[in-house]
Amino acid sequence: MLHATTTNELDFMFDSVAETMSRREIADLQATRLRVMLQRAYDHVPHYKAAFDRAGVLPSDLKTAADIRHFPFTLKTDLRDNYPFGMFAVPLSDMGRLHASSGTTGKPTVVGYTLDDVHRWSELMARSMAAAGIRPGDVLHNAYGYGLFTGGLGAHYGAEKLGCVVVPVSGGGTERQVTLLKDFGARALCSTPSYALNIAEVAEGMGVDIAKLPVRRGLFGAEPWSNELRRELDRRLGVKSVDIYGLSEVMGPGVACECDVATDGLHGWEDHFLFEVIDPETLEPLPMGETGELVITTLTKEAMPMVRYRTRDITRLTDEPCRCGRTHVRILRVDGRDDDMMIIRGVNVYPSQVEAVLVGLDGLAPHYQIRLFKEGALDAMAVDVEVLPDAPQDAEALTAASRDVRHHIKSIIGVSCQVDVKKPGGIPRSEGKAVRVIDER
Ligand code: DLL
Repeated sequence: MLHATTTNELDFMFDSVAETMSRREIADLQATRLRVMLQRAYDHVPHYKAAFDRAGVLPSDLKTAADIRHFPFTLKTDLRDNYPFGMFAVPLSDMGRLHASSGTTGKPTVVGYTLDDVHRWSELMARSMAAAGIRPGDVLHNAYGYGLFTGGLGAHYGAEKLGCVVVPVSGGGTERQVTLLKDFGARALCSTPSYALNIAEVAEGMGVDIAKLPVRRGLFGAEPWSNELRRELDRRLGVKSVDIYGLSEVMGPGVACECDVATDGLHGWEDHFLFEVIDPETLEPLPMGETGELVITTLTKEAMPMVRYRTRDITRLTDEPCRCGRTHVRILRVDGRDDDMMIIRGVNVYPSQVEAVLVGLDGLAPHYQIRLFKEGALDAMAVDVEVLPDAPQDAEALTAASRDVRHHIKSIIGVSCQVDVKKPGGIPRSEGKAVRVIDER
């Protein structure tokens, strides 16, 4: 339950019992919940019974939370192989909700929730929003896409639970979004960071200064974004931008969220999830603080328990106490997924690193796309980016700008690439998750 513990604005809406447990209490709670969850998975999901049997482990082998390392991983392909309902631990008629990924590559992955799961998800989203500084009574403009994507409905239910006034706009129709932001006086904006940037740009074109509107919090997530883009959004929208993380396979948005006190790492809600970081090569768990692939086990999901789900997201964890007083582990900014990582002449590069170089360079707009192509046997990268409307746009100026950007990328990231600085509007705008990389190989 959410409740106000003190009248101090910073402490407001803290769930002081759940969010400030000692590390010992967290580990004990996790072990208790894990035992129950693993047994449910083993008894009700044939996939888990077969996987545990193959690995020679039984749910009763788990004595402490750290024993999770003996259990098998779950992969996205396991969800596909069990399409549509094979990973469910309850009969279909007991489900309250189904969501699915868009499935651009092959079959979609389906995720299911009992109504109790939906209720817990709403609580965790409300907790995340409260941590982000959103308050009951705030008008919350929800521009995450509604539908099978978990962003829209996940944020919607969480905001209702928190007591916000929800404006369920979904993505797209950007001019109307600007008008509604202005007319309804929203205090919080929820969207992907790339769509927030699109909204900022369209508002400027309409002569609306969003920074002068009451909106003061941006709850941005669902895709990797750099600190440079965060500063750009803070400035252009007049908000404090807060990062929120989640994935449909383990719930949806609200698995982890930054607090607005430190905005330094996303609090992973450890009373409902167990977080590990593994070496993606050896698959061995890494010590706290080391970078690797995030693996998440659900502790309280009824309909679709997930055991050691390999997220493919590359990050690191810290259990240093946060300034806000919360004790849960923090997920340091997710740079990207291992499948987004590009290897250019032996250098590992994430799109978010390219973004960090581009955003804030003089005369450039923060819209970009990366093209990957073959140069002989090697992978090569080309970066398309735009000039600001008031920067010079003749061929000579664009060539000079391209040279300049190429130089910056080379000196900061260490890779040589082609750069094409385009006129304003040359890069497609995002209405949800931005397409950052086009693979022409
Ligand atoms: O993107 C859930 C979500 C909705 C999160 C709204 C936050 C806000 P999926 O569509 O299943 O679910 O995509 C999950 O998106 O594995 C990451 O690769 C990426 N992702 C999500 N949040 C972040 C973030 C939603 N804050 C996949 N930073 C994840 C970086 C993120 N990547």
